[in-house]
Amino acid sequence: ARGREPVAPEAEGIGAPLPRAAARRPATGTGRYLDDITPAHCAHIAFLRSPHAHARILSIDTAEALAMPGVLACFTGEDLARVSPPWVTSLAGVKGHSSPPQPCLALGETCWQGEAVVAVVAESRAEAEDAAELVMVEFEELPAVTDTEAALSDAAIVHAAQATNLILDQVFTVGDAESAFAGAAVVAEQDFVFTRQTGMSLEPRGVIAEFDPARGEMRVHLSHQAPFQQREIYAEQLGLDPGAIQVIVPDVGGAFGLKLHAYADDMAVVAIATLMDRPVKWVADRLESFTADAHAREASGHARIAVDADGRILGFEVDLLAGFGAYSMYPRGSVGEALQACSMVGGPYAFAAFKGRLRGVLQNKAPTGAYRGVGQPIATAITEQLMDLAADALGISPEEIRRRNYIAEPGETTSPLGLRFERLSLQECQATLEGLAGLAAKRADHARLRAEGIHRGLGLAAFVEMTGVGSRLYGPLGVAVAAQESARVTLEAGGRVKIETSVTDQGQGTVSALAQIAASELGVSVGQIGLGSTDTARNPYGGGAWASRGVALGGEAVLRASRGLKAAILAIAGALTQRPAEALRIVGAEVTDASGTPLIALDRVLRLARYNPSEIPLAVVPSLSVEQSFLPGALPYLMSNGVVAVEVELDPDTGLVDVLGAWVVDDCGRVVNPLLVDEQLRGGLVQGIGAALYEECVYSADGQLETGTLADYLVPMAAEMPDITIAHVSTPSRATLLGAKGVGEAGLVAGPAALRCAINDALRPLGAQVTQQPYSPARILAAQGIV
Ligand code: SMO
Repeated sequence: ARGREPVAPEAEGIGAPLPRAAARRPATGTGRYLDDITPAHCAHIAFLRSPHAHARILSIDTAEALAMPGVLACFTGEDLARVSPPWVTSLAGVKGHSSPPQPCLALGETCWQGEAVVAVVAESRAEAEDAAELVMVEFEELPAVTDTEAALSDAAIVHAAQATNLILDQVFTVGDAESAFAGAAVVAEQDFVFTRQTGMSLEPRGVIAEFDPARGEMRVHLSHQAPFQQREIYAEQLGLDPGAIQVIVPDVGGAFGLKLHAYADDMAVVAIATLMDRPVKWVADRLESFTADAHAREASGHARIAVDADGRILGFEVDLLAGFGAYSMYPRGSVGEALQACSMVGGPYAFAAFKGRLRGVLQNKAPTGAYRGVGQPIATAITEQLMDLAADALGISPEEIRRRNYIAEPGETTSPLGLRFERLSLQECQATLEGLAGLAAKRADHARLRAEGIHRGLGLAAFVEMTGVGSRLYGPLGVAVAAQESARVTLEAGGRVKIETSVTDQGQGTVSALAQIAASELGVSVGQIGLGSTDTARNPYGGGAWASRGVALGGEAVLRASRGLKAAILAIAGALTQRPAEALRIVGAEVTDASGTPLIALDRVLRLARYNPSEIPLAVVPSLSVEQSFLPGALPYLMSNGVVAVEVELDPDTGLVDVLGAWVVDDCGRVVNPLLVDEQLRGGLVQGIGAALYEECVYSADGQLETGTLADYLVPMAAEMPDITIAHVSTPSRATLLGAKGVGEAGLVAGPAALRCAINDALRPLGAQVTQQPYSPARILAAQGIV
C-alpha cells in the first residue's frame, strides 16, 4: 500500500469492500512463504516414513546413508527421545481420553503408513532424500486395523501396548428422549457415513529451526496458525525458557485447521536443531502431506428425529462412531470433531430432548484433527437431512418445517445441549434466501421437469456456527490453549501506524480487515497502516487463527488498542493546541478541528512526544504505543448463523451430479470487509462441494493410503464452482464493541449439508437416498440398486 494517495477514511474503513493490498504479493509471486526462507548454512531434512500401517522396528542401519555425499547426520526415534521425550495427549475434561505417548520419530513400533521413522540431514534436500532411501529398516509387520467398526471390536490393537482402541465413550442425555420418540407423530431416521478428508492446504507444512546453544535460544519459522501455542510446546519439550524461543509465521498459503497442531515431524525438526550446529529445514512435499497431515471427518452412525403432528421437533437421537487415527493429536486432542458433531446436532432449532452416544477409536491411519468447521459440517448435515425427512413424512415443505422450528430470536438463549446464543436471525435469513434463490418457483419447476425425466433437487441448510471461541471451550477440557487475542497499535514517523497482533493470516486477508478497523477507529487511511507477519518475539500474546476468530476477537483487540492510541494522540494534540481533546479529530495524517481544518500533524505529535516532551503541557505524556488484549466476557463464543441453498441436477443413469447454483444468506454480525467475507463464504462452499462430491482418503484394509496423490484425491477446481449468490443479514454481537462474528467456516459448515439434501431431494422420487459422503456416482448408482 506504500506510495498510495491517502483516500477518505470512509471509503476504506469498516464496511468498505476494499481489495486487500496484501494480495498483491502472492499474486505477483513476491510472497514470502516458509520455503522462500533459507538461513545461511542451512541443512535440509528428509524423513524415511513407514511403508507399513503397523509394524515392529527390529533394526535400523544408517551406515550406507551416512556415507552418501552431503549427508551430515541420521536420527532415529531413540536419538530424539533423549532431547524431546514422547508426549501424551490427555484431556482432563474428557473422561477416559488418553492417547499413547507419541514420539518425534517412531520408537520400536510404527502405527500408520507415513509415520516418520528416520530423519536424514544433508546439505540439500535432494541429497537427504537420496540417502533416506539407503537407510535399512527391518520391519516385522503387525496386524493393522483401519475400519472404525473393526477398531471398536479390537479386531487388532493399534498400539501393541494398549488394551483397547476405544479412547472416547460418552453418552449425552437431555430431557426425556425416550418419551419424545414414543409420543412422536413422525420419527424419521437415516444412517450417515462421513469418510475421511484432509484439509489440503496449497502450501504444505514446513519448519525451519535454528538453535544457539551458547544463549539457549531457538528461532523457528513455521507455517502455522498458532505460533504462541507452538512456542510454549517447544519450550516444554526441549526444556528451554519460553522467552528464549521465537516463532515466526511468514506468509501462509492456506491452513484450514491442519496447521493448528503440534506434529511429530515438526517436533523432530526442532529437536534436531538442538543437536546440530546449523539451522535445519523441512518442508513437506505433497506425498508427505497426504500421509502425514491431519485427516478429518471420519464418523459414521445413525440419527433420528421425533416430530409432533404440527411439525415441531420433540427430540433428536444420535449414535456416532469416530475414527481418530494412530494418535489423538497434540495438544487439542482429536475429539473436537466428534464432540462438536454431537453437541451441535439440532443447532438452529428449538427442541427439548436429546440422546447422544459418542465413541471414538484409534486406528492404524494418519491421526485426525481440525479441518474447517470441526464437527459442525457433520452436525449440520445430520440435522438438515433429518429435517427434510420429517417434512416429507408430514407433507410439508422443507422451508416450512424449518420456519416452524427455529430458536426464538430475541435475546440470549441456551439450547438444550448447552449452546449459548445471542440474538439469531434465522427467520430473516431464510426469508431473504427464499427470495434470493426463488425457492418456491424452483420447486414447482423441478416437479414439472421430473415428468420430462430431468432430475433436479434443492437442498436447504440452516446453520449456527460457533465462531470467536473463547476460553470456555478448551479451558474446561484441560487443554492449554490461549483464547485471548491482543494488539499493539503504535504511531510511527510520518503519521504512519504500525499494528502488531497475535492473529496470524493464512492467506485469507485477516490483516487487511484489521487495518480497516484501525483506520475507522483512528481516522487514518489504510495506506498509513503497516502490518507485519506474526513473530512471538515482537507481537503481543494470543491464541492465533482458529474457530473463525481473527477479525471477531483480534479485530476487537485492534479496535480497543486503536481507541486508546487515538485518545493519547488527541490528549497531546489538545494540550498543544489548547483545545479540549473532544473537539479534535484525526483525518489522514493530521489532527484537525471539528470542521476538518488541520491543526497539527501526527508526525509533529510523535516527534514532540518522543524528543521534546517537556514542550507538551501535560503532567503525564501518554504513550503513543497502546496494547490491548481481548477475551469475550459475556458469551463463550460469538454464534453466527445463516441459511444456504443448493440446486443440483442428477443423472440417475451415470450418478453424476451437476451443481447448478448456490445461494447463501449469512449473518456474521458487523461486516468489516464484504469482499473478504464473500470470499470466505465462496471458498468454504467450494470446499463443501469437494466434501460432498469428491474428496475421500481411502485406505486399503491393511492400511495403505490409496488416494495419496492429487490424481486420486479429487479437489474441486474452477470448473466445479457454480455461481454463488450471497446476501447478508447483519445482527452485530453485543459482546464486543466491534460487533463482528466469525465467517471463516460457514460455507463448509452448511455446504455439504445443503448438497446432501439436494441430492436426496432429487433421488426421493426414485425411491433412493444416499447416506455416505462423498455422494459419488458409484454411491448414487448403488442407492438406486444399479451397480
Ligand atoms: S478448523 Mo479451525 O483451524 O478451528
